[in-house]
Formats: sequence, C-alpha cells, structure tokens
Amino acid sequence: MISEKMQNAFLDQINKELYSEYLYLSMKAYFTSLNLNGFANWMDCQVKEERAHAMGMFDYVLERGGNVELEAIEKPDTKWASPLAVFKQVLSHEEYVTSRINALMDVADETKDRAALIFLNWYLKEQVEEEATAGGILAQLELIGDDKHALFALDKELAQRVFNPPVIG
Ligand code: OFO
Repeated sequence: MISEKMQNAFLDQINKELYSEYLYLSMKAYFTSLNLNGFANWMDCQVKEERAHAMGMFDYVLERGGNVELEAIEKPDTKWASPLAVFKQVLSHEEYVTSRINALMDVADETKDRAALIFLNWYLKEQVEEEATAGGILAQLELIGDDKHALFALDKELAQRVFNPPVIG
C-alpha cells in the first residue's frame, strides 16, 4: 500500500504530466498555424508521450492501492515569437520536470518507499533523453537563425518522428 504522502506527490506529478501534454498540444497548434507540419508532428508525438507518462503514474498509484483524484490543468501559453522561442521553453520545461521527478524521488527516500524509487528510475532516465532531444533541436534552431531553407530542412527531418508507446517501469 502506498503512503498518503507518496500518493499525493504522484498525484501532483500526474497533473504536471497532463499539463506537459497540454503545453505540447498548444505548441502543435502554433506550428500547424505556421505550416511547419514536421514540427507539428514532433509535438504530436510529444503530446502522446506525456499522456503515457501521466498514465504510467496513474496506473501505478492505483496498483499500489492509492486513490487518484484529478485536479484542474493550468492553461498553457498559446503564442510564441518563433520556433526558437518554443524550443527554449521546451528545454526549460523539461528541466523543470526533471527537478520534479527528483523531488518525487526525495519523497520516496523519506518514506522508505523502495518500490516507488525503482519505478521512478525509469522517469529519471527518460528525462535525460527528453532534455538531450529538446536541447539538440534548440541548438539546431540557434544555428539556423534566419535561414528559411535550413528551417524547412529541419521541418522535414522532424516529420519523420514516429510515436512508439513507451514501456514504463
Ligand atoms: Fe516531457 O517528460 Fe513527462 O513531462
């Protein structure tokens, strides 16, 4: 049985993961409005990943005998100055999520919940990948600057991304 403290920490993070889903959905709409459909596809995959992250925790809390109560999801931004501005936000958001997963692991430590620690290892490794991917695209956008041809080339590359449902845990 999961402790109430650990359960509530997971519930808070489920809300953050659902917010991540919402934020990337809003970014997908932004890229679609610019006709950058490859970027929009990349965001669509990200949306599905975030839902999977939320559902992994949702199922885990229930499996451990906890209760899931969902809270309202914060409204995400809807406008950005440029694709570069979007990816600056993606990277800083993912860094924030990493800090949240670390905080969740602190609660698991405090409550001596070793099962939760093992479960959260997957999320921590995932964050290394999330930050590296977002940082990589951000670095490319910084190099691209105002070069529209290079931007469309990157858009074509991002159109290739395919969502593979993650196996969590
Ligand atoms: Fe983007 O990793 Fe979950 O939030």
